[in-house]
Amino acid sequence: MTGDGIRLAFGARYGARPEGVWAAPGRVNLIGEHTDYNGGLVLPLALPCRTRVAVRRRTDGVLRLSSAQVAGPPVELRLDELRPGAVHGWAGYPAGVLQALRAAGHPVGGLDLHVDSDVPLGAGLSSSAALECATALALNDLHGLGLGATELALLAQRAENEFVGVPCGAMDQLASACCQEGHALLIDTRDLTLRQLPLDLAGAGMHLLVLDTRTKHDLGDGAYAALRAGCERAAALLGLPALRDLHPDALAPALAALPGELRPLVRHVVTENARVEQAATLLDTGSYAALGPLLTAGHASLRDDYRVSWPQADLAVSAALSAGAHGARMTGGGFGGSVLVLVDAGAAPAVATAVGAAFRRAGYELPRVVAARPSTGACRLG
Ligand code: GAF
Repeated sequence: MTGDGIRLAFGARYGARPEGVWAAPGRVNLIGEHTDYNGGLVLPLALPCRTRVAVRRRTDGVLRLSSAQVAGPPVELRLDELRPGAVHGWAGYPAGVLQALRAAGHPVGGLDLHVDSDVPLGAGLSSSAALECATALALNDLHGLGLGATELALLAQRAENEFVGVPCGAMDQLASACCQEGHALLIDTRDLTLRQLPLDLAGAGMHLLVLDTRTKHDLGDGAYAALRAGCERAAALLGLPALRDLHPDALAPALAALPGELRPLVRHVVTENARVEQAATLLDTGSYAALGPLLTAGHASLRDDYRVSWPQADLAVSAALSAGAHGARMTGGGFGGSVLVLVDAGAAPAVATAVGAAFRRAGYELPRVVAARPSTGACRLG
């Protein structure tokens, strides 16, 4: 999928040249899951897979959206008809970004947009955030809005919250918009401070294996919203603005004061924030192997407390650990998607083979290996 390829595809669809091509990556979250809507810490990195958009402005208030991944004619919408929940499927993401910019007072109009992406869909690797961020950057550049990467990411999150209707946190959009090549991005979702942490696994003889377990995940089905609501209820019962404000030393009495069904959620969020802090320290010192047990502890917490793991993820984690991985965990929102495995580079093929063999024995579709080196965030390609 070259820049030239998407330009040609745009021309074939719309009979004109695009004004430019923009790209934004998928992400994998190293650690810090379900903390971003609790004011907490996350530590994602951008993947080399990217979503590209070729765009040309229109002056007639019409929005035409097409995708190389979706057969059929472009989706055609009128700007004055854009309403939350009115656009279904993939087109809701770019339409939602346009609407979020307009709602924020930015003078953006209609456009023709063609998408092409190699970010795996439904794999928990933020294909939707990649599409949102590529669109947001395109509109920012074409209309000279002058917004920074963080502002664009927050507008993309707003599109997903308000237009698509998924109450996600800001991690995925911030990762797709702000990550830098060779780095993981430590995000404090409370004050939006970002710290680029060098991540040279190859230099340390290590490898991050990302395995798409081919179990589709969907954040829009209500389970994610219910978890977020549970966390917010717990914080309110504790008299805190957010669960980020619960210090680990105060965890035990806080749990005792909460209804039983909220306790595991709170325990996960508080311990996960602490794991992100520890992971960031390990990255600062290049102590990569020591990350392994933290990742595995994070998985246990997501499986046993937050209950968002799924059978293929649990099997992949246990098979990878048995085959000698330093650590492994599910990544992303859960209920399907991908697993990451930290492994010595030389052992990566054997670990991947061991996971595949375990899947075959269990009768699961074989996992797909996704390339995972820390890559660049959203950018203009030309
Ligand atoms: C999904 C959401 F979109 C993120 O905001 C985050 O909550 C994540 O699940 C869980 O950490 O990717």
